[in-house]
Amino acid sequence: MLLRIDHVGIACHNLEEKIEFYETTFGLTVVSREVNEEQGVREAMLHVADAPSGASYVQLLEPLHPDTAVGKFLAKRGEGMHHIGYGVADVTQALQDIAAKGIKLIDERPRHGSMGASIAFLHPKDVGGVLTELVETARH
Ligand code: CMX
Ligand code: CO
Repeated sequence: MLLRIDHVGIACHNLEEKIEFYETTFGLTVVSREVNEEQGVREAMLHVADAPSGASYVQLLEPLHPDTAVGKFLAKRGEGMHHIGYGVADVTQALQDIAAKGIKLIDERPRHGSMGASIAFLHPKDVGGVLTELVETARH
């Protein structure tokens, strides 16, 4: 079901500072910067590698407000790894298959993610403490 690690989501207080850190430390390149009001984030995708099943990225996330998923996470835990995003071929099908195994979904149906992707989250409590995102890459 999982095609690849699409991205690792990292929560930070200052997006521009963190972008510069990843550029200078690891030589990564920003391929997209977006504000996603629904998810409550200002975010950037930095390209890491290409695989036959698609690319992988680091996703840097700054909260738009304290009362958002990432804002609450920062207040509770501080900066660091927030979630992992796996590539899937069909996010609606994957959600249905995973729900049938009794895993709690955060999103019953896909939402809009970075770079036109369809995304959906699984609850960390049912995935061993790991906030897990499914990503169906946009078709061009
Ligand atoms: N990873 C692991 N566990 C997490 C977590 C995370 N990122 N965020 C929260 N939790 C845990 C908390 O530690 C807490 O556990 P305890 O009950 O043991 O204390 C529990 O989940 C509830 O946490 P909370 O602070 O009360 O927060 P909420 O329940 O309001 O929200 C969650 C938690 C996961 C449902 C919410 O963050 C969510 O809906 N996330 C999905 C959307 C999202 O993260 N969007 C931003 C990224 C967008 C993108 O990738 O494009
Ligand atoms: Co993500």
